[in-house]
Amino acid sequence: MSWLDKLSEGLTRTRERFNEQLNVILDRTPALDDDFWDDLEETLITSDFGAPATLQIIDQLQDSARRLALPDARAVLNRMAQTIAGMFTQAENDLFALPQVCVLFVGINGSGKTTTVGKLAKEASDNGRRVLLGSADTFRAAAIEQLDIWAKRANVEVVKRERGADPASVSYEVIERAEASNANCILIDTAGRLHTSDDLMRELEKVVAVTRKRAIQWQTGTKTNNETLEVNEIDAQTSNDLAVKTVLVIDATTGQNGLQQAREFNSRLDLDGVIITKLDGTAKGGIAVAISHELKIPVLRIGVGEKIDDLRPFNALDFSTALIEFS
Ligand SMILES: Nc1nc2c(ncn2[C@@H]2O[C@H](COP(=O)(O)OP(=O)(O)OP(=O)(O)O)[C@@H](O)[C@H]2O)c(=O)[nH]1
Ligand SMILES: [Mg+2]
Repeated sequence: MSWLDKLSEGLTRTRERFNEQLNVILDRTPALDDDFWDDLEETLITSDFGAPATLQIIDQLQDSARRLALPDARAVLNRMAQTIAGMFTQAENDLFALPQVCVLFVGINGSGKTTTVGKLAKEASDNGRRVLLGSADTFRAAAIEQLDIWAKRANVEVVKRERGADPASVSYEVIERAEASNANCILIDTAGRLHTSDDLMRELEKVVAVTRKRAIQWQTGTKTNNETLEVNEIDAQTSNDLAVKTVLVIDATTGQNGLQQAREFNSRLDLDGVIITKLDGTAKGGIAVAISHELKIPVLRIGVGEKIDDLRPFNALDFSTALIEFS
């Protein structure tokens, strides 16, 4: 099966629901009247594209209809994939291909973080990267074992500590180990947490800050023996230059709640990207558009299944084209 077929298969439920509604619109009338535009707007909203992206899509399609004197509804819908693709914030480069990168994976419980780290470990290792995994989810003993299993599957090393250890100090050790082993693709799993929990979000800010601090020490060769780093020691300006990135993992089945999660995580961590998982099990794939458009963050990968090769690179036009298939 080709890559595009697999993408299309993963998006089946979203496409079916979306196109059912598009077909109702087309069956009603081919005319480009007010009802057509209202119905199209409603369809986009109920397909989880979010209000800002929906309004912009409608606006651009109306503009094209006028400029190009499009004859009917079908001609407008034929342009829609391209218009939807334009709503995504594009990645400047593939984060996981940066020469030296450390990515922290964050998100709510069960969103697919550990699975995604495992899949990416395999992908990066297949691409010849020197991969090191870190288990900063010290909340559940099973989480450490779960990452261990993925590390074995991908044949990469993993740094782990006992349950209950401070996640920030685990991340510190991960960078320490990366420096010693000269790893160039470091993937750190973190514990799931509710975006509404201030304490847990603060803990995450500390994990990121300590990781950045230790990464600066590595880069500048200024390592001290002081492991107990205070968050307020971090120089935000220098850390901006470092390839320590934060990526949110969102479960697509959560729909609009996913958008709210993304807003909260982004306001605390200034996210570098998002990975949308479980697109295979939901009709709410439109959420990818809403999150990327509203928060101006790129979609880096999409998850379309539980297996190790069920993570796909994201391409806005391929994704948008796979969403649309009206008859
Ligand atoms: N169908 C499907 N299932 C997925 C996908 N990604 C992850 N899962 C499943 O979702 C469940 C949760 O995945 P985990 O990786 O453990 O999620 P997590 O975010 O690490 O969870 P916590 O550590 O408890 O916060 C598992 O059963 C995974 O197999 C996907 O793209 N598609
Ligand atoms: Mg996990």
